[in-house]
Amino acid sequence: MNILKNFALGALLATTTLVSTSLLAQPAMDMSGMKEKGMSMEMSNGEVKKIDIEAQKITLKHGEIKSMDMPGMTMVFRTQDPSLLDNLKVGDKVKFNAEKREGFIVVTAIEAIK
Ligand SMILES: [Cu+2]
Repeated sequence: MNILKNFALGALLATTTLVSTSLLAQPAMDMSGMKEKGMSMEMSNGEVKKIDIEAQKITLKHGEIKSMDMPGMTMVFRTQDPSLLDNLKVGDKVKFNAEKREGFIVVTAIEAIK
């Protein structure tokens, strides 16, 4: 019985070691991917159609979003930080960045064009 338990523990430790090794290997790959993405990032143009502060959502009529291969359209975005909506009002022309996160498209930066 004890031998079996020790074997199980040993297998568990081996698995844990393998997992942490692969986790350690991951960030280096992710960072190079992010760097490339950041370098090609270009703000998209849009116009504010609706602002929902409570739901932290904004409706934008936007031009092409190259980073997401999205043609121009009017759609609702979530916001990364509700304070992004503070200085915006309906009708403002804006420049913004958006990215896909956990199945939602999130505005990560936005500013009105004066
Ligand atoms: Cu869209």
